[in-house]
Amino acid sequence: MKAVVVVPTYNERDNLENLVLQIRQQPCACHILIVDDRSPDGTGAIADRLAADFPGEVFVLHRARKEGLGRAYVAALRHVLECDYDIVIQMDADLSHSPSYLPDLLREISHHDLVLGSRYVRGVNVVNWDFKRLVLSKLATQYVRLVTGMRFTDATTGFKCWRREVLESLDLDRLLSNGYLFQIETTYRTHRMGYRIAEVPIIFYERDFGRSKIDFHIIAEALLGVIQLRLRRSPCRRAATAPSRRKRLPASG
Ligand SMILES: Nc1nc2c(ncn2[C@@H]2O[C@H](COP(=O)(O)OP(=O)(O)OP(=O)(O)O)[C@@H](O)[C@H]2O)c(=O)[nH]1
Ligand SMILES: [Mg+2]
Repeated sequence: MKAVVVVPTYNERDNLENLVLQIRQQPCACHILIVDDRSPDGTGAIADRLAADFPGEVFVLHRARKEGLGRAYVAALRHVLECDYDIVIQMDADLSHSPSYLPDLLREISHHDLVLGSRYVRGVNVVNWDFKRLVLSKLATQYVRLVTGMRFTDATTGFKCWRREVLESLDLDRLLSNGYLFQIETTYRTHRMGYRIAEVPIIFYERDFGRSKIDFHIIAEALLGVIQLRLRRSPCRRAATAPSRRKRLPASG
């Protein structure tokens, strides 16, 4: 099965190369699509260099401006769904999600439709978070569970592995979220469509370099957005795109 790892970047110049090299060391031969929102710190140029160093393996989607994580993912997912990938993985660029878990995600996706890399399957597996960050994350998880009824231990994770058919069913045009709510919304829609979802345990590492992009607006969008998601009508599964209509990822640009 052909797999691609989608990595959104905004100001990740000290993390991106390390991440790409670590992904390439895994025994899974995944392609990598970096989606950069014109990072002022030059991340886009580093991405281009990596695409030139590893042609046919690393690709870059440059976007004109920063519009939020959700928008960046929607653009990237549209792009990969036009290609012939069977499996799509999402992960952060800041090395919080270790590429060493890619084989675990790929093993589980062989008999599930969506696999979540979860920090809370066995207790709390986060390294270097302060107490405030931990409480915020745990409260967010409990809140999402309460409002949506999903029983997953980590409904807000951004380390996820999808079968393409599920992404095709998601109806990317109808997603509400611009920011981090995207992670909850996509998992919730998948859950409501009755797909098989599994969690695999991961250890989450706080970033060593660069800064988090989470701010008050993102948290507010997520808090209100979860209620909106709950009130929306259930989505329906859609027919998958015929394989003959899929093409290969173009070179960077
Ligand atoms: N392309 C793009 N990437 C983004 C945007 N916002 C965040 N990212 C990337 O999304 C990933 C997650 O962002 P972080 O700021 O690390 O947020 P987080 O990991 O959810 O939260 P922290 O634990 O606080 O780091 C990183 O790879 C970011 O570079 C955006 O607007 N556009
Ligand atoms: Mg992060």
